[in-house]
Amino acid sequence: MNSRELFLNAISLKKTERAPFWIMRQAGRYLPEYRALKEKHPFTQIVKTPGLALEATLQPIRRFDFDCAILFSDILVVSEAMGFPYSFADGKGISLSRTISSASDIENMPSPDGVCERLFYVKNALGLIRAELPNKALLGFCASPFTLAAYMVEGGSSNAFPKYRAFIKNCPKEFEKLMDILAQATSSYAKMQANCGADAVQIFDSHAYLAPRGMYENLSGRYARKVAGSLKGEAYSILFANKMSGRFGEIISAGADAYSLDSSARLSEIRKKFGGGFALQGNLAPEILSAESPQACAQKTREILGDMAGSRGHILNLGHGILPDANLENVEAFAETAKNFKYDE
Ligand code: 1CP
Repeated sequence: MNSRELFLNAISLKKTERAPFWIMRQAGRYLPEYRALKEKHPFTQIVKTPGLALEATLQPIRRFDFDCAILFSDILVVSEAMGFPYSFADGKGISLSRTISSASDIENMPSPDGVCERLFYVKNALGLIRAELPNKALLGFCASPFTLAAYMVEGGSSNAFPKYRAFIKNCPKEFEKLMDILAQATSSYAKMQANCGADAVQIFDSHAYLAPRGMYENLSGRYARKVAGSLKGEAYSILFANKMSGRFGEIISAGADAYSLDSSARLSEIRKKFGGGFALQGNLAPEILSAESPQACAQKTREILGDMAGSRGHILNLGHGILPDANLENVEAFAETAKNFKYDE
């Protein structure tokens, strides 16, 4: 069984001989070959040039033979396609050249109908990746409308998103209007990725924790549900709701096919408490790949695999993106352990 079949079986809760695995490098510059590519091309140029995006996508696959390849791009391409361009400065995070602060900023946004045309470079990149990796699972991704709005209102990276929290509280009508538009834009973008060969689309709700306890469904979950719903029958959906493992009962309102969990959760306990109706992805702590020995990384990886060995629908991953100082031997130990761990032995 090739990696793509393995992933498709795992996410659709069929029996598999082992767990498929991959990692997300968003925060990471851990690969020397990626750093070399970045010496020659700025980040946004890599994202917008299909041949370069292909190269960046292939780098971790070549080195570690992950079962799944994740498109090299960023969640903020959708913000740019909606009239709010972003830039990225090393070590300084993301900043947007315009922000949303009033009803007229929302009214003046371009129609979400044109979002896929404006993201033609993603279409082209996915076409190249799909052709290059027919036997690997291919994952597309997008932000959840709630997380995308956080960047568009705040204007970039932030620890506490004070402007966004005030906007949600003080301008509920505008917030809803904005979320409807972004849900539409994100849904068509996610569907486009499915049409270009993505087997699954991961929806990043990286700032999900900004929704106060008990309010996740109303503020974010119901919009993420639109995105997940738009993929039904076309590709699987995976929701990553950051720092929400302790509020898992709230995030399942999104109706995704799989949920990606941070390292604080014990996957088998989530399975026991919430049932087996969806796949679970995760959840080795990224810090372990930076701080521990390869033997300790292998051991901790085995513990997670063993914890889920009696249950269908596990995709092995980190609890969040890999850190820039991750040790390559540790990533190798993670990958080798995953490949060699068979459920039935
Ligand atoms: O080269 C660099 O140093 C840039 C680092 C980087 C990378 C490699 C950024 C800037 N984006 C990316 C690519 C990226 N972003 C991927 C590609 C897949 C892969 O190669 O593994 C993905 C899936 C993302 C998703 C993304 N971008 C998220 C969601 C994931 C998460 O961590 O919760 C978020 C929040 C972003 C915004 C973003 N892009 C980059 C940074 C540093 C940030 C965070 C901004 C912030 O809030 O501070």
